[in-house]
Amino acid sequence: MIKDNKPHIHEGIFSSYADSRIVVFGIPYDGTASYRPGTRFGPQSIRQELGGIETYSPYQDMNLANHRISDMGDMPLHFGNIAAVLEEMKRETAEFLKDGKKTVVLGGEHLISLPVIDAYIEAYPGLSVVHLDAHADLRDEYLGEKLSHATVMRRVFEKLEGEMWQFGIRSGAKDEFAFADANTRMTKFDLSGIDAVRDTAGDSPIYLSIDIDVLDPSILPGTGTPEAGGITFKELISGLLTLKGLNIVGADIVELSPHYDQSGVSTSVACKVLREVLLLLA
Ligand SMILES: [Mn+2]
Repeated sequence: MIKDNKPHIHEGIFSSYADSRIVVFGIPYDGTASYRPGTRFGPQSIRQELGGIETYSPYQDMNLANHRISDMGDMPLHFGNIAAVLEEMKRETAEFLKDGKKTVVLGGEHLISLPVIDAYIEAYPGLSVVHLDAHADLRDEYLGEKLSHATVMRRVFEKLEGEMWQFGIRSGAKDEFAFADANTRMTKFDLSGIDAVRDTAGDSPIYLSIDIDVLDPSILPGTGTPEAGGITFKELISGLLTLKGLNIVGADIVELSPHYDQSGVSTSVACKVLREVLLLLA
């Protein structure tokens, strides 16, 4: 279990496991990437760069250093059988939840959200999911596979009792949009309408899944499936702040693929998203 590891110490993130309320861990998995692999390097790249950003957030007037956060490193993965490796991800997540922690998971491709959310659904009955992404991820199958980064939210939907909210979606097959019309609460292209989450959620538990490709590729080119026409960083922050005060019990930030961006800007943008998400949960 990675909860038995020694935590990584960063500027602002330095609690022991026992003291922490929020646990960061990486799942460096990109086993089903269909277009360009490389998200397995996301977590280590974020760790390297995290010291380069301020721990204080002027957006939330909060400092990471004042909150009990630990970074337990990356889950060791046995590439091969997809179902077996997903089961291990669920087990690791469930261990953290059993200890009363909130988790913020660093991907990895988006499929890793499925076992993580699965563990959350068992721990938090009535869980809703807020999904920010360029892609609908609602295919029933992709390239003959039921378990894929392109089917992940369809699989999550099948297990979910609460609402599935989707924002920023600008790419998918016609069928996926038809499925969304009938089943999920989707806002295309941007985060407008995110107030509806705040207005209806009450204190019901919410899981936040951020595919970093929701941002425009001019802001974050370092991702496997870039989609033009995305939101700005300011729009993302303002959407996240709209959720402030809700009962957000866990989150993930997925699909950073640092090597597609020679400038390194994508990783620093992802670090800043991580800071804001941690403070949102704190
Ligand atoms: Mn995506």
